[in-house]
Order: sequence, then C-alpha cells, then structure tokens
Amino acid sequence: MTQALIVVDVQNDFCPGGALAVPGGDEVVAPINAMMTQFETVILTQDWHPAGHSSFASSHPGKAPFETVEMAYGTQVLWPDHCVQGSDGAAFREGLRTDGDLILRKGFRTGIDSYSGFFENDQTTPTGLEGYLRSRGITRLTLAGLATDFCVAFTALDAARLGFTVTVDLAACRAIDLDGSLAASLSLMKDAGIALQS
Ligand code: VGL
Ligand code: ZN
Repeated sequence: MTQALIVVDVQNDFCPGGALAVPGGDEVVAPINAMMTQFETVILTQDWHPAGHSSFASSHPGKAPFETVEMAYGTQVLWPDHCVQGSDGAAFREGLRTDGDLILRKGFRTGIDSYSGFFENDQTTPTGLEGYLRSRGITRLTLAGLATDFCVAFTALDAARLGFTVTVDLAACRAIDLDGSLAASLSLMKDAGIALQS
C-alpha cells in the first residue's frame, strides 16, 4: 500500500454561501466521496485559522480582501476572514466523507499562512505530513479539493519537490482564479511533472 488520497480543504467557507466561496466548490463532494473508496489511505486537510489571523484583510487596517501585503516570508494575498477555528465555516462540507486516517489542520499560527499541507508559507516550516507519509511507506499521492490554484497547487508542488509521485484530479477540484492564478498554477504543476487528470 503505497498510495494515498489527500482531500484539500473541502470546508463550508470555500463552498457557495461561505466566506471565501470558490465557484462550484460544493461540486467536489460527490466525486471525492467516490474517490475515497479507491484509496486505503485518505488524508483530509482543514484550513484552521485563529481569529485575527494575519492572512485576513481585516487584520491589516486600510487593506481590502484580495489585495496583498509583504510579510517577512514574502507576498501574502489577503483574504476575507475564513475558516476560523471551531466556526461553522471551518467545518467540513456536509455530505463529505470524513472517515479518513488523518485530518491535518494548517494555518493555525497567527503570523503565518499555510496553503500547503506540507509547509507553511515561508516554505520551510514543516507540518509533519511528509514524515507521516514516509513512515507509512506512501510514495504516490492523488490530490483533490479546494482551491485548485492555492491550497491544492501548493500542496501538490511541495509533494513533487519532496519526491512523491503526484496526480491532481482536476475534475474533483475547483479554483478561486485570482488574476490568472489558475493558469499559472496549472503551468507550474505541469512543469513540476505533476499529472493533471480530468
Ligand atoms: C485557501 C486561500 C486561503 C485554500 C485557504 O484552501 O485554497 N485559499 N486559505
Ligand atoms: Zn486560509
């Protein structure tokens, strides 16, 4: 058993009606539930921010959502408040199977965001996911979820860089697509040798 499915951030706030709604975000639930039956190991990630998180525009006076700021670790997009720990918005989307082996929370430090399931946005602070996968002998990963161009892409790119064989199932992903971010992320993933499946 060397394969795992990583289900990225299928949470209410990324679905229609949520604080950072991804168009069609809820449409990934059915295909992901079906995919889960094909994998012995399923990991779900959960965006999990404290109130007042530094990725929230509301934490930066004069800034609006989708503007950027320079943080010590680089440029950070500012988002509407979303996925606040314990809120309904942070909960997994109703109907999503959550009986996976591991639920990995990320973005829980106030001063740093974490799009990737592997590293925070400084690209050096590990979440521990790499060790979890390696110690279980997993070498091949399939990714699905939200959003294609942020948390899915960052997770996939880190996984490829770490030497995992990575497939992203685009039919079970939806994108935010901010200023061409979808096309940019697809091209980065292709260049990294990630299989894009639809
Ligand atoms: C995400 C923006 C902010 C994502 C999370 O799951 O793609 N995007 N936080
Ligand atoms: Zn977030």
